[in-house]
Amino acid sequence: MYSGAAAAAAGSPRRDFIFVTLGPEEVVGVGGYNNSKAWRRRSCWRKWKQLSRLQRSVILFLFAFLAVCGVISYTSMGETWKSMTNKSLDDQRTTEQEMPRLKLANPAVLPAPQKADANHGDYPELSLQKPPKPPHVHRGPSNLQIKAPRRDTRLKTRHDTMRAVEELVKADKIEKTEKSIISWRGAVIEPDQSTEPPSSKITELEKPSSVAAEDQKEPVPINERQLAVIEAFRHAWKGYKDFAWGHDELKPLSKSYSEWFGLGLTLIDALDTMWILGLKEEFEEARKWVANDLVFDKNVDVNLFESTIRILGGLLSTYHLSGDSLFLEKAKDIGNRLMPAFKTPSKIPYSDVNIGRGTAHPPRWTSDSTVAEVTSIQLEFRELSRLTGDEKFRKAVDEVMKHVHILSGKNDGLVPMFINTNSGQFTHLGVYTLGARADSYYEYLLKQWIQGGKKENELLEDYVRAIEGVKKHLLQRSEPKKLTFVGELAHGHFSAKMDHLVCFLPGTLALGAHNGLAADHMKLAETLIETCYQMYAQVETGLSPEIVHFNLHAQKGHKDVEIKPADRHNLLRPETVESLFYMYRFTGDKKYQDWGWEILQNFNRYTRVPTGGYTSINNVQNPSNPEPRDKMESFFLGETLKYMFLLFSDDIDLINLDKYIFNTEAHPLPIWVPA
Ligand code: DMJ
Repeated sequence: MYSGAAAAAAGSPRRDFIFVTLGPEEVVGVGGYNNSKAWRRRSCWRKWKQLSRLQRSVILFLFAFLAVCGVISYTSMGETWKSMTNKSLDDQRTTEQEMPRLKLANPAVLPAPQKADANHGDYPELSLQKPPKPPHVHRGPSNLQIKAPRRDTRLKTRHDTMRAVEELVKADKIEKTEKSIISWRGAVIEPDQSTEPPSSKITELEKPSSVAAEDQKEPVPINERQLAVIEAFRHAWKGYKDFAWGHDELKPLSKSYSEWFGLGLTLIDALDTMWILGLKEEFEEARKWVANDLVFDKNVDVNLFESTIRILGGLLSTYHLSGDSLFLEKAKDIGNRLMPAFKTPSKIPYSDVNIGRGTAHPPRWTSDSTVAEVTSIQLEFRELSRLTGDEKFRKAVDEVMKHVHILSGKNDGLVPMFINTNSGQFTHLGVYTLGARADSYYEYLLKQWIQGGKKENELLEDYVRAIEGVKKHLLQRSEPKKLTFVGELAHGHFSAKMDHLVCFLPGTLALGAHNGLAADHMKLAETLIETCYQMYAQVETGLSPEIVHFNLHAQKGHKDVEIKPADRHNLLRPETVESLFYMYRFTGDKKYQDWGWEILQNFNRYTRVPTGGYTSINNVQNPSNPEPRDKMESFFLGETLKYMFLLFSDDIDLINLDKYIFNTEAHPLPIWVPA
């Protein structure tokens, strides 16, 4: 025997093994034991030959008998084996089908999509048995079928897996959903009276809602009016891309940009619009910017409300529509950075946060915050908690709502416009409006109630009471057309002033009625949307000013709508188009589409800048010179054009209103399905 260890010891290069060489005498012992195959075969044959004929016959008979027995028992065992195998497969399937149910019923700390993406498409759910695919399954309407080449397989796999999960929970859900939805025509409110907070019953923590939005019917083709919206969007996007890429807002006339927070506001606000309009290339390009250039670690002051509704809301809805965890990661980042705003003596958040330094403060001139601002961030933070499993976001914003719920200073449910961050009390008492500084407080009461599965009765109470307050104190009719409008109340005096912002209200009222609130909410919605339309139709350019004053007394030669010089600008706002969308969805009355179409044409006529983009204008009363302002607000892409596109669609599943709730910046977030 020779050991290589010696060579190693002799200084040859280091080896991590020992090799052994055997000498020939050790392979075959001379004259010793021989076990070769040939030798063994020869000796067996010799033994067989030495047997008598009888002995050989008996042995052959025994072999034949054993062979026959073997064949018979193999056939019957086969049957047993087959049925056993099937049973075990069935058992396995049942277990796998139950698995997601158990998993869904048990809120996870981190959502599955994240895990999936962390593994680059290596999903834990892939172990689930995929149910047989029903014929003609589509991934939702064609315009929701953006298939990014790079991520296509990943998204498809996710969609298939999610669909499997969806199928499994569907049966459970249908019954409950049917119970909770009552048509607006029924005046009875029958919310689930459970007092348990929705968070404890959430069953769908782990996934984005993109699959829930899918239906299995033929995609509805895009019509001409929708194509016109796509064209308008592309034109606006061209301006942004050419002159303002990555900046907050386009200045289309000077072909430059303006910064507010320096966070690519227009780009983020427009992400889900591109997804809904089916603008795949634009979406992919914007996504790259978010992936590579969107950085929140910046020494910059942002407004809590604006960055919540536009950035956090935009990222969350894009995450839900696309299933791409990049957007959830970014949403978590900004969500965390906004949290210092809630560190106040009263827990009523400050208006401004430095997202790089983690400090927050009120505006320089006051320690007040705006009521609408502190009560219109809830949909987004609650959803962020649901997705991340981190309750701190939800707790912070729920606390604000609970506080405002019991606060004195309201007038039949109507709230003042300011609240102090030190004392937690309303300030500037006695002024009530549905316009600037209070508007979305009312909107979010209803929408949070819907988001949470219609269980949070305090929200519903506050909403219903406030609408009664509107009816009692703020509704009047104008002359000569007797338009019902929402005015303002200042220290007991009624003012016939109505902001364009108030035009969110018909849509919100219609949404409430659709969700079971009194039928007279829908009646009011119908009269108010007519008024909002007249705020456009009675003006020379066919575009509404920022604020109108209604005539309460008939005067010869006067219309219902009067406009003060300081109020005659138009900022490309969405509220009327938003309400038209809800009204069309819930009534199917084509006049709402026609009104929206008129408005789009007037935007094209008076606000479109030939080199790209649309601009706010200073004077809606001067068609020959509307005085362009050189600014395209991010909400024109985030809201106005999105609602236009949805208004012109006849596909109720294109953002189904029983599945999604729009935040106040038109970013759809999923309605939580009650367990
Ligand atoms: C948007 O930022 C939101 O709709 C907000 O609620 C009100 N102002 C603008 C649009 O007008």
